[in-house]
Amino acid sequence: MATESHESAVGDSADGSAGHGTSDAVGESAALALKILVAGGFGVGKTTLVGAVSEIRPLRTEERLSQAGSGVDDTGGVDRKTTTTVAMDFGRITIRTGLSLYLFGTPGQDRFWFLWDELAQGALGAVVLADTRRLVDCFPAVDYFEHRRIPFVVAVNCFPDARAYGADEVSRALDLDRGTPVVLCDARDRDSGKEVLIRLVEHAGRVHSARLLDSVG
Ligand SMILES: Nc1nc2c(ncn2[C@@H]2O[C@H](COP(=O)(O)OP(=O)(O)O)[C@@H](O)[C@H]2O)c(=O)[nH]1
Ligand SMILES: [Mg+2]
Repeated sequence: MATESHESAVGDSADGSAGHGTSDAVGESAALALKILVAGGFGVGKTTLVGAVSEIRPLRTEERLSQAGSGVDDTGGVDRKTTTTVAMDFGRITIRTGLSLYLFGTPGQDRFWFLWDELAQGALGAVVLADTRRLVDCFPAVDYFEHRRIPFVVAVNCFPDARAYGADEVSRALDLDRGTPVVLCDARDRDSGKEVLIRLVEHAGRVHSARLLDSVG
């Protein structure tokens, strides 16, 4: 399982320079790029998170909420939301020398589910963003990753006017497996977003290693 993810992770170094000639090296100079999905309900802060942490100008495919979508996209409880991501967000962050993450923000609306399976190919893991005012909105993402056995962390995007929940409370409300981390974050803050991603890489590393040991034992 673990090797599969690594093989199919985005292989090229991002700027096309750092990885050249070093692909066999082990250690600091080896450039490893891993693919991470950022999922969660509509308006939960996926585009915001990818934009806050990305070192490259995030690629966004946003469209004005159209008249056609106005009855379909439920914007109740979502702040000042006038655009919606129709395809996905894309960004990159270097976690430490030689380790970059490519971030793919999944489409937030149910009618774009068909895009997920392709996005999920080769992903190391996922961040499921949650808004405690609309916790049910992240159920589909939680189910999706649980069923496909893709390691994920739940990141609670702490909107100021939302009641403060503890991580345990969110974990119980979402009926998460005990090992699934819940992290409180502010999607607008780079360090906070980075912390979420580090927790995910650590968690996914543990899950993938355990599976590897299972498969050889
Ligand atoms: N106050 C506050 N607003 C946020 C936060 N995260 C996102 N927003 C706002 O909420 C709206 C939806 O965020 P967006 O990233 O587009 O959601 P997406 O649909 O998940 O991509 C935007 O207007 C953001 O500016 C946050 O942590 N705090
Ligand atoms: Mg978005």
